[in-house]
Amino acid sequence: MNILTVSTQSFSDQKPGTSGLRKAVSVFQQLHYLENFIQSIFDTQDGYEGKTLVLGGDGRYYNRQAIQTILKMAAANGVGQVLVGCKGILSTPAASCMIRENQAFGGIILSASHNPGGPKGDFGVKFNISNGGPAPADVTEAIFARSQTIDTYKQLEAADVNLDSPGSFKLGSMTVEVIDSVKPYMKLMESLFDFDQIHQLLTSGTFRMCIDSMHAVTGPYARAMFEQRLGAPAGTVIAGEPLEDFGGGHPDPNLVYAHELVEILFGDNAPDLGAASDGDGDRNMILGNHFFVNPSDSLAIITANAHLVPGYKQGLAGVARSMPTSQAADRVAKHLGIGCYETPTGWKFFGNLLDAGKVTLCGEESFGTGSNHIREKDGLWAVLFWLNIIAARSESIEQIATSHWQTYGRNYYSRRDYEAVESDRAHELMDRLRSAFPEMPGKKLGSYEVEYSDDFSYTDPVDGSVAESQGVRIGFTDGSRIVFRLSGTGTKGATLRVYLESYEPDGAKQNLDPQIALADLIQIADEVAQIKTFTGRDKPTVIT
Ligand code: VG1
Ligand code: CO
Repeated sequence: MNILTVSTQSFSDQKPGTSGLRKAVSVFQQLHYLENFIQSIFDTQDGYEGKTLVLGGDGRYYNRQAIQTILKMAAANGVGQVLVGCKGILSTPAASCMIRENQAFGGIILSASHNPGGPKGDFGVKFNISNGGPAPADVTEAIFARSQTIDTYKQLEAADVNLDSPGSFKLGSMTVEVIDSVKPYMKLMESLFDFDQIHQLLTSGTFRMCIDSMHAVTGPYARAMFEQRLGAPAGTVIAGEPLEDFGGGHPDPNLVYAHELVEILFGDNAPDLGAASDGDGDRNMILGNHFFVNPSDSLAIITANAHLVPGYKQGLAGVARSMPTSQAADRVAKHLGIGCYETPTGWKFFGNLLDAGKVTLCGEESFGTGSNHIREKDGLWAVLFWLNIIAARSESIEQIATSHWQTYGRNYYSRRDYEAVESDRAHELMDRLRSAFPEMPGKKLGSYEVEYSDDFSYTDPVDGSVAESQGVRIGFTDGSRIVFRLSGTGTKGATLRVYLESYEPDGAKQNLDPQIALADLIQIADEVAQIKTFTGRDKPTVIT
């Protein structure tokens, strides 16, 4: 088999965002576009020759073609072995698990996560390093820099590999192992949770659940886990068949895009637990019967109840949350006397803390939670964690959440997204906020007084690396906060995210709708940032 060296020209737009390189499918379909980025990954890694690479994706349109291309490029670049998900299916957490178990030098995950799929949707490439986690900024910057000067890439001339069933193949001197990634993932979950207790709960006849896989990657994992292994009835998993266009939906597990699940959990005869996953399976939304669990609260509740779960009952080293995530987990950490860290948005910032043993649990307000079992957020892991807590406490989700607030107080929280707004105007909005910093402290906004305003900057406590401009914060003297950020995952214009938080210690005042509890802060955010003027929108696209 011939190794071809193909001449190419660089593309100026291959800078990865919050989580990998995401573009419209049509951009990835340009001649050499995917190849350039993949070769840039190989060119910037050391010593991978002869070693193992993990490869797969969330099943979206272009996944299979991209896998065939990458396999031939890996063979031409001297990779020893590629472990590839059967049918191309590999969730992000399963990829992280396989990288770690097989001492792979890294993994390539083909996903644009929550962005819509199909020929007119988005595609994406994430590169994970040998710890199983997303490549940190220095690695993605090196890949981008290489992509700007690239003029050739290598590819093996070979026929496509059959990905339809498990098997072993040779591509030149490289081995391709097509594997069912559900198995290693299930084994890892069995080592962390009390499967017998969860099995009893799910077969007791008194507890029902509904898992919405949103026609994305978690379907096969969820069916094997909940319906086959844990005894839940067939039909527990809905939208369980991965589809190239996610059935036309938007695989983002929130109250707007997972509306089918929301209707079931807020309808008549609702089940006791509902959960939805995103495109690549690393995020989760947890619902109770007529009850929404805010993801920031989910992290805090998981932290407070970790002693009930076998894999965590030895105690937690610490907990980390992204800056815009509410401070609910901080209160639990203080109570437990464990470390608490605040990082920028994106899972890559948790990797060092986990590797250094400083934290056990991590979470983001964007429906992401995870632990040191892998180096990614993990949607089904979070569902199992909740099931284990419910089984151990014999309480409903609502009871668990409200008693948590009684103990720790409630951090009212909401995120408001303005999607696909005009990019220049969104940047103008942010610049205006930044230029107002000097006059902010001491200023009265409604009944609130500004304590500080800044652009969040993070110094990694492990390697000292600095990440600047990670979100504009306005903090008030009573501990309330408003945070403004521009998304780093969108592909159309800019997405403005506005995060609001206040704290209510009084148990008698904890049952308000967060939109009502936060109404004053929402108005202040609108005024101070002139959101309507700059976005041209009357209201957000998504409210969480
Ligand atoms: C969003 C979320 C962030 C998450 C990221 C990747 O980023 O806010 O918390 O880590 O998506 O998640 P942004 O920059 O759009 O706010 V995933 O599940 O897309 O890999
Ligand atoms: Co995701």
